[in-house]
Amino acid sequence: MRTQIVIIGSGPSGLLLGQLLSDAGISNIVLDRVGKDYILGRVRAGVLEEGTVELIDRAKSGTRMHVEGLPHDGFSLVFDGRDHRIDLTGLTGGKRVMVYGQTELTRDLMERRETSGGESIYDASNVQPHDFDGNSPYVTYEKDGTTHRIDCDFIAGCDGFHGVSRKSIPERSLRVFEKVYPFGWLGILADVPPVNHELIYANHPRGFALCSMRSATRSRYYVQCALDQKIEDWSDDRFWDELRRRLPPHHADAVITGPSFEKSIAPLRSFVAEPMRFGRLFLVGDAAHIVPPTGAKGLNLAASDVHYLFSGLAEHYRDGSDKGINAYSARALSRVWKAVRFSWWMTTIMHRFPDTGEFDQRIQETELDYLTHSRAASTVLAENYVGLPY
Ligand code: FAS
Ligand code: PHB
Repeated sequence: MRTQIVIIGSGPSGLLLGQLLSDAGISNIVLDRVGKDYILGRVRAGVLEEGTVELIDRAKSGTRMHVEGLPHDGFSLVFDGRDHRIDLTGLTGGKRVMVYGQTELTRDLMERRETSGGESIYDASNVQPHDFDGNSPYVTYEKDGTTHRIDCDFIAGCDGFHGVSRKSIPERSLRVFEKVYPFGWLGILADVPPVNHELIYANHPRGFALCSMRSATRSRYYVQCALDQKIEDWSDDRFWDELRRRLPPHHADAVITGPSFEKSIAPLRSFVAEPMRFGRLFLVGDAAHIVPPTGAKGLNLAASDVHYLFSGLAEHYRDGSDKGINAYSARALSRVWKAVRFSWWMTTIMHRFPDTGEFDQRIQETELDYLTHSRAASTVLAENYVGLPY
């Protein structure tokens, strides 16, 4: 087999890149080691920046998002029993975010790829990129007892943090930066109306809590938890009780509880691999970087990586120029590091750290006090939350 671009990974970055390439007449094949249902069973992000929405529209995959998605103009920081609304639209000259689950976005992209005839190969095991430091890269994979080979011009490693792409680059050629946080997020999905019409990020002495949603009838909640916590130790009742203890009474009393149908614990880390290109292999999305979900940046960074890589590849095939692909890593990393900073900062001001001393706790409280009483400080928060320009 031969194609112009092999895309490893059928998550949001692989599917979005594949659709933009196909619509531009650039042939590509998407490979994933698992099946569609498994991918759609993973519950992850929920907040999209305007840049991500625009890319989804450009990929002609946004119809359902604009019907079912919830545009949000602000959110609240809650601490010391009080709400402090961050007026995203007022502070950023009209920008907003779209609340729409990554699962639904991935479903929309899969459907668009299917109806537009894009080739995707699922349940492909032992996917391996080869010769990407030369001019004739190829990818092998096993399926139905046969080893297959796809020759290509370039390989896009959209295979997430645990994928094969980054691990195929010689360690001496990569610099990695990592920070692991001493807690995780225990999240649930339940078909109950959200406690508030906008998101609530709560900082409480018992720990962080986030009240989010997927629709007017489906809520997504998280509570910070210790790294040794096990899902089986968290009944729904225990979760609802802990969530309400971390909210002030006017919110706690309004929480509508019900049976969860998804419950998971995600560890929190900041991670960046540099550079995001090695010869004819490009790293995209979580394959190159991970952020704590506090700033709602993970999925949105995958989208901006796709924007930079797609424009470089389109220029290569349209104009014969490699200027865009040669600039990909530097351009993507410049935006990645600003989102890594923001996500780290949001995590440090909203979570309770087990080893925090009295001085650090006072600094956190002062940071929140300054942030919610200074237009300049809340503007910095708002412009990062809605997404910095590409
Ligand atoms: P993905 O990980 O989504 O997709 C990678 C794909 O590659 C997968 O389908 C995988 O099966 C495939 N793959 C992996 N290895 C392979 C191999 N060897 N061969 C072939 N295929 C392979 N972001 C937020 O903004 N908010 C959140 O609340 C949030 N919560 C998260 C919770 C969890 C548990 C995780 C892991 C991430 C979370 N994220 C969140 C970040 C998440 O949304 C990612 O940023 C987003 O999925 C990135 O998309 P991709 O880069 O496409 O990677
Ligand atoms: C979510 O709805 O899953 C969500 C929203 C905002 C975040 C993280 C996760 O910062």
